[in-house]
Amino acid sequence: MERTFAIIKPNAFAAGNAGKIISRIYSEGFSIVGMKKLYLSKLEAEGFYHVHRERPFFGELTDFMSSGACVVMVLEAEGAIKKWRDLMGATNPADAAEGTLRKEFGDSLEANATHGSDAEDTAAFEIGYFFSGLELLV
Ligand code: 3AN
Repeated sequence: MERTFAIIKPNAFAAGNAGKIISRIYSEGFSIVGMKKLYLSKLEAEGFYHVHRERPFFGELTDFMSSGACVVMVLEAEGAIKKWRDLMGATNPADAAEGTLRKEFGDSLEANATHGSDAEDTAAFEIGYFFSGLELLV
């Protein structure tokens, strides 16, 4: 079994789509090992996205991620990292395939509804950024 880290981003949460996304997570066969609603500060968003700090969109991305509540989750499944990225779809909702979460719930490249870790090392960092071991026992 593998674990990955996921976010329901502020645009999807504000639009009332968190429930539909969580329903898809279960129907696709993931377990939700950890889940909480948060309102990220700018500083917390900057720390989370530190790998993108040199990118031109870093300021806008971290403003957006701290603009409203979101839901952070740890998902578990066989091959969870790739499985979750496949369910999310392409980064830009305009390029995302039918049936993916970003196609259905994404509004723009930035407000693309969901986040998912892209590799084992980023999953480990991202899970540890938001959850303690005690919160992920079962
Ligand atoms: P993904 O989330 O699909 O792994 P990354 O890691 O390339 O995509 O980008 C991280 C986040 O930064 C994306 N989820 C997206 O919201 C945002 N982003 C990526 N490229 C741009 C861009 N050119 N302009 C604004 N936001 C962007």
